[in-house]
Amino acid sequence: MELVKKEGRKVDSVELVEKYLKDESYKDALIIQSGIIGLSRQFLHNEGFVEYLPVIVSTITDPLNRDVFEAQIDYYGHKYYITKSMIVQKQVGILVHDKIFSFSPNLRLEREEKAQSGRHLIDFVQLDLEVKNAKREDIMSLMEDLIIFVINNLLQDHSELIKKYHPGLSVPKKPFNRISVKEAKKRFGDDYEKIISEKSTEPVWLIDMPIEEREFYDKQNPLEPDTLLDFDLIYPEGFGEGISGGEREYEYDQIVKRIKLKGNNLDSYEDYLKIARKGYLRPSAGCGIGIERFTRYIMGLEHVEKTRLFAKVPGQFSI
Ligand code: ASN
Repeated sequence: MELVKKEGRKVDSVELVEKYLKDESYKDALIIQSGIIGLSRQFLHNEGFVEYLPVIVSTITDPLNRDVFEAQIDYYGHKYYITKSMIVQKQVGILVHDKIFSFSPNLRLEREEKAQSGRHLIDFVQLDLEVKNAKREDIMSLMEDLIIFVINNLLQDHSELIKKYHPGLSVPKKPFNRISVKEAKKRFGDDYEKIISEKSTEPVWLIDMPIEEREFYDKQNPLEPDTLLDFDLIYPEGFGEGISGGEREYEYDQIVKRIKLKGNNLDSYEDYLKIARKGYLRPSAGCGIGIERFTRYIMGLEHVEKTRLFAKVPGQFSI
C-alpha cells in the first residue's frame, strides 16, 4: 500500500463537544437512530431471528475489493484484521441458527475524497443479517417490510421531530421498484446510481451487478453468468445507496473460481476455504443496512456525520 504523505485534519475535541451541545440536530438524530435500532431489533425478533454479538477482529474479513487501506493488528506473530464486514462469520453463523443478525461495527479506511459523498464514515455500524436457504427475493421482501415497519412507527412516535428535518418523508410502498444495472447503465449512463437516487421519490432496488464489480461471496447467476444474484437499495431524493446484499456462493470450487477471478490471493482466505472444502457451507442470502445512512435518510440530513457522536469522516482524526 502506498504511503499517504498528506496529513489528515485533526478535529479539536473541545470544539466537537461544543458543536454537539449547540447544534440540536445531533441530539434529534440520535433519538431517531435509537428508534431505528430498537424497532429493527423488535422486527427481526418477531421474524424469528437470533441476534449475534459482533466480531471486531478476525483472521479473515471481507476483501471489499475497493480502494480502502488495510487495517490489521500484529498479535503473537499472527495478523488480525479489523472487520470490514461480517460476511464470512454470517456464512458460518447460519450453520448454527437459520436466521441471524448483528449490529456490526465495520472499519473501512476510505480515501479522504469520500468525505464529500455525504454518506461515508470510516467507522460505521451495519445491521447485518443472513438467512439459511433463502433466495434474494426473500431478503428483499424482508427488508421492504423492515423499512416500512421502522418508518411507520417512527412517523407515529416522532412525527413533529421528523417533520422539522424531513417534511416530505412518507412510508414507502411495497414492492419497491427495481432495475438491473445493465438497464440502469443504458438509461442513465455511468452515473446511474446518483441519477436514480436523485430522480426517485421512493427507494429503488438495483439488481444484477456485473460479476467483476462485486466480491466473491455474492452468487453468480447461473442463467446470466456475467451477473450476480445480488442487490443494492438506493434511497430516494439523492440519499444514495443504503443496503447491499445477495445470495451467496457456498460451494468450494465456485468460491475458489470467484476469488481467482478477482485476482485475490487464496492464502489469505485459508481459514474460510478450509470450512468450504469440508462442505460445511450452505446456501443462504442476506444483506447489510447501514445504520447511519438509514438515519440520514429518515432525518433528511446533509451528511452522515450528523447522525452520530464521534463520527469518523474519511481523512479526519477525532476523538
Ligand atoms: N453486509 C453485506 C452483505 O451482507 C456485505 C458488505 O457489507 N460488504 O452482503
